[in-house]
Amino acid sequence: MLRQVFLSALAIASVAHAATSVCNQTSITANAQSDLDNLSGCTTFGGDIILSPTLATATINGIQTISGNLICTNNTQITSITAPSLQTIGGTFQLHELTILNTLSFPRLTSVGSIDWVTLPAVSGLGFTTGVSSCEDVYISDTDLNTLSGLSLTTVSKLDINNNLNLNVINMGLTEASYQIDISFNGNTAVSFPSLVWAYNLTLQDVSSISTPSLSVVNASYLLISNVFSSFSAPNLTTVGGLSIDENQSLTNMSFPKLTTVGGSGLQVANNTKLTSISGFPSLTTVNGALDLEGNFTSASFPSLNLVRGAVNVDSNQNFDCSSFNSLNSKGGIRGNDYKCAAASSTTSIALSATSTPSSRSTGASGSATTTGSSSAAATSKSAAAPNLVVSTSGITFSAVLAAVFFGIF
Ligand SMILES: *[C@@H]1O[C@H](CO)[C@@H](O)[C@H](O)[C@H]1NC(C)=O
Ligand SMILES: *[C@@H]1O[C@H](CO)[C@@H](O)[C@H](O)[C@H]1NC(C)=O
Ligand SMILES: *[C@@H]1O[C@H](CO)[C@@H](O)[C@H](O)[C@H]1NC(C)=O
Ligand SMILES: *[C@@H]1O[C@H](CO)[C@@H](O)[C@H](O)[C@H]1NC(C)=O
Ligand SMILES: *[C@@H]1O[C@H](CO)[C@@H](O)[C@H](O)[C@H]1NC(C)=O
Ligand SMILES: *[C@@H]1O[C@H](CO)[C@@H](O)[C@H](O)[C@H]1NC(C)=O
Ligand SMILES: *[C@@H]1O[C@H](CO)[C@@H](O)[C@H](O)[C@H]1NC(C)=O
Ligand SMILES: *[C@@H]1O[C@H](CO)[C@@H](O)[C@H](O)[C@H]1NC(C)=O
Ligand SMILES: *[C@@H]1O[C@H](CO)[C@@H](O)[C@H](O)[C@H]1NC(C)=O
Ligand SMILES: CC(=O)N[C@H]1CO[C@H](CO)[C@@H](O)[C@@H]1O
Repeated sequence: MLRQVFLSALAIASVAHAATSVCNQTSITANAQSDLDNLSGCTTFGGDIILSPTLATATINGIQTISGNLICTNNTQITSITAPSLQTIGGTFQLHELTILNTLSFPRLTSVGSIDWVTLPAVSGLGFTTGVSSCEDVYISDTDLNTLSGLSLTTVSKLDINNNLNLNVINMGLTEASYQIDISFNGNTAVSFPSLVWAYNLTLQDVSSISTPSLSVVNASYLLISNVFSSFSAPNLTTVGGLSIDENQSLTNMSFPKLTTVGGSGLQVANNTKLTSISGFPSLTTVNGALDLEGNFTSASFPSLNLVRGAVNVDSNQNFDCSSFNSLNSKGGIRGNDYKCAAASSTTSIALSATSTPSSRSTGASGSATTTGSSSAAATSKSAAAPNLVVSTSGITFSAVLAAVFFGIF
């Protein structure tokens, strides 16, 4: 009986070997190293290889291609996974919850369908000696990696790297990301994408510096939140679907010299503690969504801006002069239903507008739009609470502006 099993196993192995060295099983679960050794005659393994929680080390000899997935999850005793000949994983390379794994060795691996690594607290290097140059999706979370060296991708669909607290540097020659790049909470990472031209979505949080000299388009949304840099520059960025720069507590200046258009997701610059002057947008002419400025700023400069298709909310905790936004509004440059500009104080409104309300910050709860214009004609305000609010002396002008806006849009 035992002998028969042994012989038939031998027969299977030798058939696979003698034929094309293609082993077409859909899936094997390796409970012992011997299970992996059985497959060493297969240059291509057709299915998934699952390394079971009973393994303490795993060496995958012989196999050059795994057509399916390579999976190892919930193993608290495995220390090492090695695959000296492996070049390609067609499916997902999934490593989850491997608490003491500290050695990965994939010296010839170049192509992986997707990488999905979560909670590998002892893994400090990828182990890709040749370098993985093809991978559609990368998700790496909660590891001890201090480098992504060995991940040498030029294109990717998704790159999501989060909560790797020792990852101080990311420098990758990506040229495009068709779905998203999200680098968040890795602990003061210096991020450099010297060749990145476009990304569909781009999110950077808790980053100490970012260098994207070639980045020209972020198709959907660009979020810069809770970062630790004091200055930021996107020298080649011309177009973004939406841009949010929020809660970067050290940010004092930024530069978007070529940015001409922000799309329908709008522009938000909010609660950047030290950003007293919002500037760095010399070329911005159009925001196709809303414009929202909040925080400790005393000036906001958008010298080329002539059209905001969404609402405008400007809310300063400091002394701020609303006149340039009032002027944009009165010229029909704000097409959203809501326009609000409020400041903790405004010397201009006190000086020039005898009839303006006391210069206190308007709150959403009051439902009233704050208008701090330099003259009554400029103080036309559209608000959700009072959408038809018209300053009496400028009723005709205001209607004319509305008509112009209407014909302008359609
Ligand atoms: C393995 O499958 C492929 C296609 O799925 C087939 O062409 C090949 O002949 C099969 N090889 C073996 C040894 O069964
Ligand atoms: C590997 O071969 C041994 C016999 O040599 C057999 O008992 C075992 O089931 C095989 N493992 C797999 C995963 O096929
Ligand atoms: C691994 O463990 C987690 C939680 O302990 C559980 O949610 C998950 O289903 C497990 N995965 C596998 C493949 O057993
Ligand atoms: C892009 O970002 C926006 C805003 O954060 C989000 O709603 C959308 O789902 C993201 N799309 C992709 C493809 O990541
Ligand atoms: C900036 O973008 C232009 C095209 O818009 C491109 O020709 C140029 O090479 C880019 N600059 C850098 C530094 O990549
Ligand atoms: C994003 O923009 C780039 C550059 O304009 C373009 O080539 C690409 O097709 C766009 N991607 C998507 C998914 O819309
Ligand atoms: C920020 O200001 C510093 C000091 O004035 C300057 O050297 C730097 O170039 C500025 N950075 C940007 C992005 O404008
Ligand atoms: C900015 O901070 C204020 C006060 O804490 C808060 O109400 C508001 O939601 C914040 N805005 C954004 C965009 O985070
Ligand atoms: C404004 O600055 C003060 C003092 O530095 C700070 O406590 C507060 O959080 C800042 N507010 C915002 C919205 O950034
Ligand atoms: C250096 C610095 O101030 N970093 C802060 C950026 O903003 C986030 C969230 O507001 C803080 O957690 C960081 O400390």
